[in-house]
Amino acid sequence: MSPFTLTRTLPADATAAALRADVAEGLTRTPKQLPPKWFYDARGSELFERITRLPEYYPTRAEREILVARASEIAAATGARTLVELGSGSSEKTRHLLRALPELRTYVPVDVSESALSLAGRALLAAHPELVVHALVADFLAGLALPADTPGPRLVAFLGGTIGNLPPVERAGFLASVGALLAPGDALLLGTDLVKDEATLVAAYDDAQGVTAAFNKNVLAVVDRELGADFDPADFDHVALWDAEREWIEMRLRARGDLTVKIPALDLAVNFAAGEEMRTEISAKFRREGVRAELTAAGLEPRRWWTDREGRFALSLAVA
Ligand code: AVJ
Repeated sequence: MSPFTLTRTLPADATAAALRADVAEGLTRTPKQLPPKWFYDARGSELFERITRLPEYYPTRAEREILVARASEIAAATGARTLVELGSGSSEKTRHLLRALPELRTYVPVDVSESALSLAGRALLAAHPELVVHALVADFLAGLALPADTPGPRLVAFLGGTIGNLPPVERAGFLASVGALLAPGDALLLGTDLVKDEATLVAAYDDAQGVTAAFNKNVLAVVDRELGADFDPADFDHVALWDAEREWIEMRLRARGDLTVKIPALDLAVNFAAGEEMRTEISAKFRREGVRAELTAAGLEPRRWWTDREGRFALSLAVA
């Protein structure tokens, strides 16, 4: 068997159908919205990698600091033989875990971006030829089944704070499905960005170089390419705001004038009024007690909580 296999859990046309459904639904409701998973085509994934290196975007560095400092504690607490990484992207952070997990046999990166998965999977194999890598192209937020041959104990890692893309009700459902996936002895390693001052949070999602703005507008290019739409990214402004009540960052695209966008694949014309805002992402920020409560509600037992030295980001370890 090849040490690298890539499996699409959904047929390619299911992805296309999901995009059509999300666009049809999201652009005909009020307020308009598009789900953040459609940011990540090859260009969007590349823009996100650039975001992680921006001076304003602290979460990636803060999480890396924790991973480097705690990798051996994580390894000792889990003894994992299989690492399942949800939203693995470039798998950059994974390297720290892989180095620390001596028992690890199998790595299962799961992502919506096939291009990111095959690049990252092959690079990791070059560094760890002893691993078996089963890459899964999947929308893990819609439910997840693991491939056969994932020996326990398993560690499911959901890093980067991506859990914050889910609104609370969906988050609870997702965490419950992860809880149900885990057998006794398995564990979840969860990365959560933490509530902090508004200026720091907003700057992280509205950087001076405009990389986040380009990332946000990239979703329009995806809809143009996949559905034949005629969105012009220049017709929209990038907006990032902090919702203090719900404790999340919201990204939006604001129409610079009255305009009509045609979406031939959906036989749809969509009107935007000048100043109208379409939501493209929420990125929830967390507190320790909230994370503990959500893990417990999902049937998981929180065991460890680590933050970076500045207390900006947290990693939680919970067991089934
Ligand atoms: C990949 C979902 C963790 O919410 O911070 C970065 C995505 N959006 N800048 C985040 C993102 C704007 C990121 N996650």
